[in-house]
Amino acid sequence: SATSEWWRTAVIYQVYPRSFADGDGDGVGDLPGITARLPHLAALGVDAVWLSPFYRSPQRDAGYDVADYRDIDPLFGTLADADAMIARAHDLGLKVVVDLVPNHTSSEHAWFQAALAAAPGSPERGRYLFRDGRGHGGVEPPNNWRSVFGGPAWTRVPDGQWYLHLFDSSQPDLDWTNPEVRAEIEDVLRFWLRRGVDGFRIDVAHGLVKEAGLPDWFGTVEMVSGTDPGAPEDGQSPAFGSGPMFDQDGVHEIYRSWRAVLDEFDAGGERRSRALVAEAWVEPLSRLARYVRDDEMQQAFNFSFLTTLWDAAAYRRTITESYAALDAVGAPATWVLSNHDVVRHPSRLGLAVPGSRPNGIFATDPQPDEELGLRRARAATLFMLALPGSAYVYQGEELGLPEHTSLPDDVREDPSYFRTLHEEAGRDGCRVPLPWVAGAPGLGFSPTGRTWLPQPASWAAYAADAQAGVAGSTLELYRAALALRRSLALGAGGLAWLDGFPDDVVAFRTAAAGETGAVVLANLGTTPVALPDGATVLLASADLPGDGTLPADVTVWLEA
Ligand code: TEU
Repeated sequence: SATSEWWRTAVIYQVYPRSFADGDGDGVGDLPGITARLPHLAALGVDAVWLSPFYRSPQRDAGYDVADYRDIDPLFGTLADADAMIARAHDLGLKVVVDLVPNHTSSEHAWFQAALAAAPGSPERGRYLFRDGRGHGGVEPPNNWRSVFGGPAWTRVPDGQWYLHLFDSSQPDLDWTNPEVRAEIEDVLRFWLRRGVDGFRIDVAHGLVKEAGLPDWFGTVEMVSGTDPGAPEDGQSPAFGSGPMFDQDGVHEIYRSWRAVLDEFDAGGERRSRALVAEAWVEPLSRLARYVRDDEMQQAFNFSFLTTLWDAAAYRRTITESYAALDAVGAPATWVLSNHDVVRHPSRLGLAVPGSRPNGIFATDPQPDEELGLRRARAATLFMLALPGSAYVYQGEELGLPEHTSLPDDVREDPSYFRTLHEEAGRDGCRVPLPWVAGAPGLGFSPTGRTWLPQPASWAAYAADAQAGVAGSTLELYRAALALRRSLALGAGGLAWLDGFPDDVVAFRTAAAGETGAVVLANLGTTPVALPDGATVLLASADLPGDGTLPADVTVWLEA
């Protein structure tokens, strides 16, 4: 039934476990810490929570390097803690989505350890992509592919073979043409479905299948994750999701089989209530839409807001193109402003040329304007949350947190930062432990005051307890927006652009069938514009002057 398709309109909150809340005092967030703070998410008004990986891992890529898909890393707790977290979330009416990392394992996974100990050509090596090198003695990598994090995508082992890793050398890629790999990951899906999860976010969903023969690639591409100073002119990074390592037709067959696994669990109860969301950095949107089908995934992150200029025409174009691509396959839009891989949007939007780069900030950039960035972030949030479809909220964005732009090198952990020779800001600055209590050591992140990354001094003002109940705070803006979104059924709406407004205004009406919906006006220009006569303001992203105008960088929801 349509009612079980909760994911069509859901607002899903991303928890990054190491930085959400710490229960045991070691300075790293954990499952008991998350469970204790779930009431914050229920009060916020989101529908679901997605947790980044908490599985057993050496943490070389913050858990996106999984050593055991069926166990919890001791940093984060135990399987019993995971069960308790899932049960508590369900009690509070929140769905639970977990992260699945199927493209690669950790090099400490038992399979990879067995592969290292086994001979070339063995079944153990056949679960990964081991190849002989090129050149005399095989001293050159098997092809010219570059890792997304910089450097060659191949590492040599002592017997002379090389293995493929699209990311860090500690993240060997699995061979998805191997039936054993398929069976294993399907069983992992069942393991977590049996524990009661409502869905999976699929990491690097566009990467599992590589073109047969692993051919060299000479395409031109600009890296999503920054420049790679070591890259030769003809060796290109795969980051934008094209080339022989990404978005191959064969991935779709894998997702159809996973969907069948989900449907096994749905058959007895609410059909189609369990969901898959693709993390696929694929362009254009018509290619992304191929992942969202009745017999494949229910959602695919639309990352286009990460690169949209702060310009009304650019947003109208992005939104129009997104719906055109997704409506064609009957899929909901899945909006994203921030996640654990990109510069937080208040800081991106506070740059001199906001939206000019996918990943935001380079070391050489002038500091973003924090106040302007937050004002624009609040405006962006209000039009995202009014758009039909589903939306993701990254932890801390409901507090208006900016990026930490001045982390010293010696506290950083992001492997991509170190592989790109510090040219870009890296991903640690969006992963700083959350501020919960303004007056407490470590801003209440942990009972001991410890935090695995330092918090900026300015963050006391952003603490959840400093914003709760305070009119006009970013936290109260999110709560009000999510409550209205729900009562007006905005996520289920259809969208109609409105004429008669200046070019700098993004203006639309959204209403579900039989509902009144809302009118949304976002002023992305530099001067105030007149609100329609007699307009009733339901919610505004900043204080309005009261003279019937909408100031620059402000969004309003009006009674329709
Ligand atoms: O990210 C996939 C991906 O392509 C990223 O490298 C992205 O382009 C980059 O982070 C932007 O800076 C996923 C996870 O979200 C990321 O945290 C992991 O590092 C990566 O997969 C490897 O598992």
